[in-house]
Amino acid sequence: MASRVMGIATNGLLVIILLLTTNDGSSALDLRRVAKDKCQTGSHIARTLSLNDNLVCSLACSTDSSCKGYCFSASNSICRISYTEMGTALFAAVSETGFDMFWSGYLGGWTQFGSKAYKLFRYGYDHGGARTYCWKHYARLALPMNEDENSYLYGTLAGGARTWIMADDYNQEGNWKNTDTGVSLPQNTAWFCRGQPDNAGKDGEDCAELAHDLRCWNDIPCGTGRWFTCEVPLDQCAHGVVDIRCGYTTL
Ligand SMILES: [Ca+2]
Ligand SMILES: [Ca+2]
Repeated sequence: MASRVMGIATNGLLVIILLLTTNDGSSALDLRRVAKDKCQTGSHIARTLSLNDNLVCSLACSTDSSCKGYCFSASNSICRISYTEMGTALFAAVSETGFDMFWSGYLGGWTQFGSKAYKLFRYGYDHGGARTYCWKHYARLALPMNEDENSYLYGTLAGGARTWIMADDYNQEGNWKNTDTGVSLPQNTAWFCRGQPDNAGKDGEDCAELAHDLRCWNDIPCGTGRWFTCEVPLDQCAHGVVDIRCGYTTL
């Protein structure tokens, strides 16, 4: 009986995954399939442990400096530690038949700081393009939420570089909010440069950039080309979360 219920649930889950992929139009399904193959065939697995707790499996990876990712199967109490990169997503969780797959670690240039991991992309995208690019990497445009995160982002830049921040006042002048969630950000506006935001110019300025040279934020037109940093909250993909973008379901 238990396996029948699991089978039905799995089929339902696969339908959801296919719909997400269709709406997304990205390579989400490809990533999943590749990673699933690696988990199931063990082609990139260096160690297989007998563990019945995903957190213990995660700990085994985090305490092994060579670990690039792991697969965990609750039903088989198997923890597979990989010493090679397993995908392009920094951290993703997908429940499929057999394995719940987790990629963790610092893949492809992602760097952990605090509870998030970051990657700087040196492409001159407009604000919307940068957001979309981050989504396609199963991440989101960076938005510092405390002084430490804000300082960290300045530290990743050099030479007066400027990068997008996920904040805009596009819908209501002066009401700065998280562009993805629409949540207002009154606490973050303290980080604007002196005299900013000034909504300068005929068409105004509705998107926020982080200026390395000034160590503060500025508002500029959203269509400007800027580098950008994507971030992933490392706790967003708790065990059992279906959407690998973990809460970012609307593209
Ligand atoms: Ca504005
Ligand atoms: Ca400005």
